[in-house]
Amino acid sequence: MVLVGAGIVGCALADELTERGFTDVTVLDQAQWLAAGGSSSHAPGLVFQTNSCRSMTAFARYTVEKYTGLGCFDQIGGLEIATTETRLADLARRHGWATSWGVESRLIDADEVAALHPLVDRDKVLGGFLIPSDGLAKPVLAAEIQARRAIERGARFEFGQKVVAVETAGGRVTGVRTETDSYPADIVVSCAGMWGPVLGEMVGLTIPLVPMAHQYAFTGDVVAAAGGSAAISTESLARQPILRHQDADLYFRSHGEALGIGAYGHRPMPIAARDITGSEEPFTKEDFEPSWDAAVELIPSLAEAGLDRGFNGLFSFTSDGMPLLGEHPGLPGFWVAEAVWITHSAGVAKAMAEWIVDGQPELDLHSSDLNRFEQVQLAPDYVLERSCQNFVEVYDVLHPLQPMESPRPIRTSPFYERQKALGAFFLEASGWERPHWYEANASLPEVAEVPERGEWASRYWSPICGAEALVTRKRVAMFDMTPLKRLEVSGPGALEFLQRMTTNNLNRKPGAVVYTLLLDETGGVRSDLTIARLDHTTFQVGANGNLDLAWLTKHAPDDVFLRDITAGTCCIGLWGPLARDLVERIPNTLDTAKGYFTGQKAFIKNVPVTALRLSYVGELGWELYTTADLGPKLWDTLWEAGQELGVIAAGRGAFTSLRLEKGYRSWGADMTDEHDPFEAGLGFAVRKDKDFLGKEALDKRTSDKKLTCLTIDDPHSVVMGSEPVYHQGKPVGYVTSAAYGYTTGLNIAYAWLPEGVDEVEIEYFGERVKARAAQEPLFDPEMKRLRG
Ligand code: FAD
Ligand code: THG
Repeated sequence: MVLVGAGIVGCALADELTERGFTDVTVLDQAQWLAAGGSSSHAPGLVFQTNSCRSMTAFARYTVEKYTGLGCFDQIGGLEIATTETRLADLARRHGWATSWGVESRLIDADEVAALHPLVDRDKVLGGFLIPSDGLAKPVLAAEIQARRAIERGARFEFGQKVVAVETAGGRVTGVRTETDSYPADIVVSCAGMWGPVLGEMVGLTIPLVPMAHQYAFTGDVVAAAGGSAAISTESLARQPILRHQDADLYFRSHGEALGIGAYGHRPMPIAARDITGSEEPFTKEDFEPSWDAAVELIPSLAEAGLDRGFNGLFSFTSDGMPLLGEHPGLPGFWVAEAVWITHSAGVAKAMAEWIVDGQPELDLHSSDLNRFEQVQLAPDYVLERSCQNFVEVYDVLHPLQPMESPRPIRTSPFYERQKALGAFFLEASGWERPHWYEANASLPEVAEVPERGEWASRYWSPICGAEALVTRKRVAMFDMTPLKRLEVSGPGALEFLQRMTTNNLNRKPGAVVYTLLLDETGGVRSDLTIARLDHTTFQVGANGNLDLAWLTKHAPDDVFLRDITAGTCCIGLWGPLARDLVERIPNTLDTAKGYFTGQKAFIKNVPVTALRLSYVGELGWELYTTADLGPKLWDTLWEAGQELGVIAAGRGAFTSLRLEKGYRSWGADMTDEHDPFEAGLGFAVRKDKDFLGKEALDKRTSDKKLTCLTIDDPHSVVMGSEPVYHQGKPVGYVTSAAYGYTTGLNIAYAWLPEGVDEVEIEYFGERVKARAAQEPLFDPEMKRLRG
């Protein structure tokens, strides 16, 4: 196996692979020494573990633990401070994430901030967030120690070897070529950091990252500048926690008598990967000036200490801020581990080694997976613009629903003009414009029935969402389901293939629709699908995203054809007790008596549709699919026929609330490949009498936790997901999805909790709200609505 790049990621991966007995590892780097050529060479190594994403925090926890054990980590703690009320509230939210993901931390007041970091002007600070296990990694030392361990186990490191080509034969990787040599290998892992796109080009793989400059500067002597203050010496400086001042896009650490200041406040300075000549660019002092002023404002003695020198260091940014991990979808054997911080390096390396050696990482990696992007998200302009925006927002307080503002719109469904005319408020998902609610529904009397909620939960929300949910249960509504990923699986081997890949029985008559699960080799839930058998050899798969397509493609034999039909088709979810009446007002050939979970082809007046009798919102009705050209016609036909029945268009806000009332899980939020179907409450979709991928492992799995339905006592405390859950004062789990149930009047949260836990508290912005486990589903447990 060849690893390209001996930065911290390549070295950590060599260590993790050889530790697992995979000792035939050669690490190549174009530079002359370890961690010398790229970003790792000058990274100051701050490790703040807290992240909104659970797996990112897990990567960081492992990095801290490992580097501490290896003697290349200084656990001096991490301190994030607030100088604004908004930030202060956000620190409480971050404390929640840390607790949810198992990192001990606490919120502290301004006096304690000043005591911990005496250089900080106490009067500028409102409070802080202290993470005692954070600290400083020594990146070059960490690379060296891990490389040495790997070498002791048989790995080779070769320097001055620039990889210029990846060799392939028979659709597989066979090795790499450098300027002078050839290295045969059946597995090549690109750990080339910000040069990733160049390596990707060699194998026709778009690597959606952008190298960008980030300014780092050194001050003069702050110990002297502090004027002999007893609290400040070189020794005390070295013990002070690493400091983040996110309101000014700054972070700080000590270097002897000086401070190092990292700044994200400047303009984005992207550079094309192929144009990189060194790991840093000359310091552009004018870009640093506002950051310097903000630094002096927080730490007054810097005025005296002065600015000594700085540089514009280069490292990778991605469109969503997450790493790029995984295997080339079209070239087995070519792997990628890029856009990884020092903070996550060892954790990522461990996951990659598990993935390559065992076929499956322990952690859920869906949000870092290389294959997570839609094609439109790989356009160079998109990658550049969104990565730059991500740089700008790196320390911003971001609402979980906040969409990127540009480039938009990109993907619009055929109903877009109709939706705009109804005053749709759009959010973005996988590039799609997706209505969240419609202002046209502001005059519904139901709006007045919707309870108020706190400021944070009111963002990207309107009481209209509640009215739309109420009307869906009372009358009938049209939901745009176009963004739902749809695949056509066909060919002589289609049935056998889907039977092997999924847990439920698909060997049913054409016209059957089946809810089923994709498991991985460990029995974890990779996705949940609805599969409609359209004819003997053709299936329509309702999926969750691009990862499903990549997974199925990877496993599909030659006699199975897979096609992503999402963009060429569209879908309206027509749901509510009057859905049948609505259809019957239109000349149609739909057999409206056909039961729940059936599919049929029919005409709704002029529009040929595939109608699937199912509903994620738990109401009578159909998902009506047609080709994109007929979308507006389908919309108009249903809309006109529904006028007398009081049909409305309803958005995602209502949808999420309705699905949680019905207890339907959302893959990626409620369950991932870390969870087995039974603990996720999806055991009903697993057929014991059938063989499928992951079955053997599933039979051996045990579990002591459960995806639990909670109701929150206070109807106004609407939580958003990822909050920690406490039982008898101790954190025991975390919230996955949450929404107020408008039609049940119940405030709902789903959470992973130990089995048997009943009365709990959810921490929300530092406050505890009471919640209790409830029998699910909360709405229509007898399925009267759906089967009606
Ligand atoms: P690199 O260290 O860049 O290694 C990639 C290697 O691949 C290089 O050695 C390069 O020579 C080699 N290579 C590339 N192409 C080829 C080829 N064709 N053939 C052979 N070899 C090749 N992260 C933190 O977590 N905390 C921080 O405080 C922090 N601060 C930072 C401050 C600055 C100023 C900068 C620039 C970055 C900072 N980072 C920080 C980010 C961090 O440095 C990087 O994310 C990390 O070092 C990336 O490691 P890597 O191994 O992927 O890449
Ligand atoms: N529609 C279609 N495909 C999809 C979804 C969808 N694929 C992805 C995602 N959504 C899958 N999630 C669900 C969740 C629940 C149900 C359908 C899709 C559902 N469940 C019934 C239940 O639990 O009562 C299943 C009953 C049964 O197995 O008979 O309806 O929204 N096309």
